[in-house]
Amino acid sequence: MTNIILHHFANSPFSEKVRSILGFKGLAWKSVIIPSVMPKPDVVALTGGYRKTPFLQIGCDVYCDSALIADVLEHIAPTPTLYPAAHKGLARVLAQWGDTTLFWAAMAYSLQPKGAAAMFAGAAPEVAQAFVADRAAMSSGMVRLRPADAAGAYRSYLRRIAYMLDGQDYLMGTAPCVADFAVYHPLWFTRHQTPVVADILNATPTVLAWMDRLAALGHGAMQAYSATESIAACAMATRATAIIDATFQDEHGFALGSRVTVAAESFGLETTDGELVAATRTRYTLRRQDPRAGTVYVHFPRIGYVLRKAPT
Ligand SMILES: N[C@@H](CCC(=O)N[C@@H](CS)C(=O)NCC(=O)O)C(=O)O
Repeated sequence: MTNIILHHFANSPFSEKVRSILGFKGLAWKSVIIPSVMPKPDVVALTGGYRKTPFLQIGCDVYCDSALIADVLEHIAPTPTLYPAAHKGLARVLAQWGDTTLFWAAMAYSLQPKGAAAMFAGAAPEVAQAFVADRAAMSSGMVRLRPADAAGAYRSYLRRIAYMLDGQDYLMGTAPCVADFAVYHPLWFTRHQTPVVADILNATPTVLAWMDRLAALGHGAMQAYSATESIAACAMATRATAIIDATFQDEHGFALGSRVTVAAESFGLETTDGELVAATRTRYTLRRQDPRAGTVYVHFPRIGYVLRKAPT
């Protein structure tokens, strides 16, 4: 049985997406709780620089980004499927919209001053300040929606989701698929992390009922695990090669074996550097060494990430 380790934290929406997929597939997994702000030395020991949440570890393979994690979980547990044959293209396109356009509208709306104040109500002022400073640094250079603009967009998006649910239980029909989980998590954040502004969801009761159905899937069988244990597990692991499709697709003119860096296109540009050991149609794999974690294979999806030659 595959030893699945998810590195995440409780109020992270993209983590909730993956936890819900683990529930949908009925998988058992180990849970490592990571910090929500920098510094993250134990995260970086495994990822080599990528600092976003969540990431998935299987032995010495580290999978960054929830879209790639969904593909890996589908490979491990093909049924029930996240990618129904009749809607493969549409499901991925809708999922990408959920993870980007919808996500940013939901965040800008939910973290309006009233929502942010409620989220940090019980915390020391330094915690809120650290979070605000960390996210401001992460989003430098990005154009962020203002709450009033976000509210209008979010209302329209909720209406569109309601239209999709007209006459069916899930976005693509009778069963959940990857699009449901990607559209769900930004709304989950509003409903559960900033309930003080969650009345925006009340205008679309079919959306709330759909959210209840997804929540009822649960999170699978979770077992607590420590960062130290996960790093030791990486150092001791032998490689699960079956997960890699080795067909090389070169779009950049970089040979396998080149020193490269990978970073997200936007929001959190920390780079991971290493040796390019695979570049398939959909993902990159970098091999790197870490003093604690040993040889680590770090995987990124192509979509949303920038591959560069490492500076010499
Ligand atoms: N495209 C990424 C986005 C991940 C993301 O932005 N996660 C947020 C938390 S939900 C984050 O990384 N925040 C900063 C952090 O956790 O350090 C994915 O699908 O996994």
